[in-house]
Amino acid sequence: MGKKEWWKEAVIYQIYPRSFKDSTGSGEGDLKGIISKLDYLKDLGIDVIWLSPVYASPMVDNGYDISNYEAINPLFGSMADFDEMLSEAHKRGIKIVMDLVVNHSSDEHPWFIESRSSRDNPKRDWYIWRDGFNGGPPNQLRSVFSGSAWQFDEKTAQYYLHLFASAQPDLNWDNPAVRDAVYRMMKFWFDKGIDGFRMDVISMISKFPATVAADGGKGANICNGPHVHEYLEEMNKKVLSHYDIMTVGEAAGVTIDEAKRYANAEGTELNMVFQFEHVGIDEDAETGKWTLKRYRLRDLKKVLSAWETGLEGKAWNSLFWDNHDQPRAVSRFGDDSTEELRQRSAKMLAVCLHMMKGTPYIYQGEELGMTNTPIRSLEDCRDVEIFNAWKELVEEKKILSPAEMLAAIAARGRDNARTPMQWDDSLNAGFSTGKPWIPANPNYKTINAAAQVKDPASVYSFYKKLIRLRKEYPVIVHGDYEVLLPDDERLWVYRRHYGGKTLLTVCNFSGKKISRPSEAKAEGKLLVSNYDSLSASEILPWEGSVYLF
Ligand code: TEU
Repeated sequence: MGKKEWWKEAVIYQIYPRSFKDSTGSGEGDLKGIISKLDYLKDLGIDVIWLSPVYASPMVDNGYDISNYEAINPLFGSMADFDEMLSEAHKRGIKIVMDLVVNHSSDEHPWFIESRSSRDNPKRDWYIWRDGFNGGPPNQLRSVFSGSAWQFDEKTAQYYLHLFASAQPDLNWDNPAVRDAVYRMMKFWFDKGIDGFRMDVISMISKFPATVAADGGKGANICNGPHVHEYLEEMNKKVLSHYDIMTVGEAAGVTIDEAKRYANAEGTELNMVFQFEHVGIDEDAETGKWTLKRYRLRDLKKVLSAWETGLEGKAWNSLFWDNHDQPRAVSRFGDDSTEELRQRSAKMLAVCLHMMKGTPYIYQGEELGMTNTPIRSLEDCRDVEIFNAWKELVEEKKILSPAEMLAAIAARGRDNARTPMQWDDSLNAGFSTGKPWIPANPNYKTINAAAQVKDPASVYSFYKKLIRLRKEYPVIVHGDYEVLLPDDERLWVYRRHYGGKTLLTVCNFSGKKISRPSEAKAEGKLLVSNYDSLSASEILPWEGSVYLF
């Protein structure tokens, strides 16, 4: 079972501030908008908000490019608004976890402005500068957002490293002064009373020598570098261990073995990590995420089951289907082609995730079963990742035709997750009285919070029930995990065991009825199901049911 800790029992709700609720009519979500919706979140029953970045930022990557870590982006409000939001959340028993984006800063951060000003500036070594190789970049390393990871800077005639957009220069974590500045900034927020950090691409902070060598080589490896655990242990000793907070590291490229270190149960580094294996299973070897390839249930089950059993007793899982970087879960793993199927499959996905072992994360709108948005041209898009990928795959390499790329963007683009939260059926989904920075998904007329909050059969009410069950049955939090029928292509059946009790979860990841195998025999008490009446002999289309015995 492991130690009891509040973040194990919690359900976490991610807010993407720009798209959550606009209180001023600017077309941009803001902190006062969040305050106005705290009662909604309280009613849903969540315990913790993970707030995507609200710091000062030129917004090249929607706030993941920070120009002042201790100031609030005026687009979102003021520090006074932040303090009010924190205290209003705490009044309702809701904790606030902020986003820590310290692999890189914005190129408009004063640190970088100094760093680029001359080769002998004291902050030169706060970022990663290299000479070119044979008249080109130092090596062939690619940015996650397409193109070279090196940007030439005229002024000092050297290149700087950016694993993401060129406006996001990577900080040099090997420099102790950088680490100390980050720790000081973290304390600033903890002393205000925030309840934790989600750490952006924390698995990338330590660079392999070969990755940053000016030798013309491949430079390929960017995750889990040589000093990452040392730096996190240091951060833990100097900062984290002094507060009752939670941490979750975004750990692209993390393996189960690495995660056992990052999120070790002794608590010397972080509490949890986000792994990305399960959202990478439908990628294509050549075009990466830009494909229409559909996942196979067997692969999904294999990956997540391995994480469940792999971390048992050693570390703690975080559970998620989507976030601000992923397409909408119901459109990707479920079926949004009809209203009936959308609701059914959104509820089944919720059952499947919330009954697993780990801390579940809900991405704003997921609790309504919000779907991908129609994307018909690049004009519908706002995301720097999309524009860069288009340039590379369509214009330069010509691997995808414009029509193919558009279809892939519609299926996988991050903007799917970033359309305004659908509050009601009024103009712009009730998100803003002004022109939203990105248009609302037109389906807000039918899919919105106002309609669902009052409907006991809605996706929202279903999430509410799952969250309540977590508080009532310790087996949901603490039970170990056992997968049954691992090779089945349509059913995901698993058991949890704790204190002499067994929890059985039966999920049908298809629109077909399936004759009930003995492993999924209905026994004991039915805790929750997305059907009012079940069949003894068959598992119904997109059924998700949970039994306790
Ligand atoms: O994402 C990091 C990350 O690993 C990305 O590659 C992510 O998988 C990608 O966006 C999917 O297409 C984090 C943030 O969550 C993201 O919003 C930022 O853009 C990125 O870091 C840079 O800060």
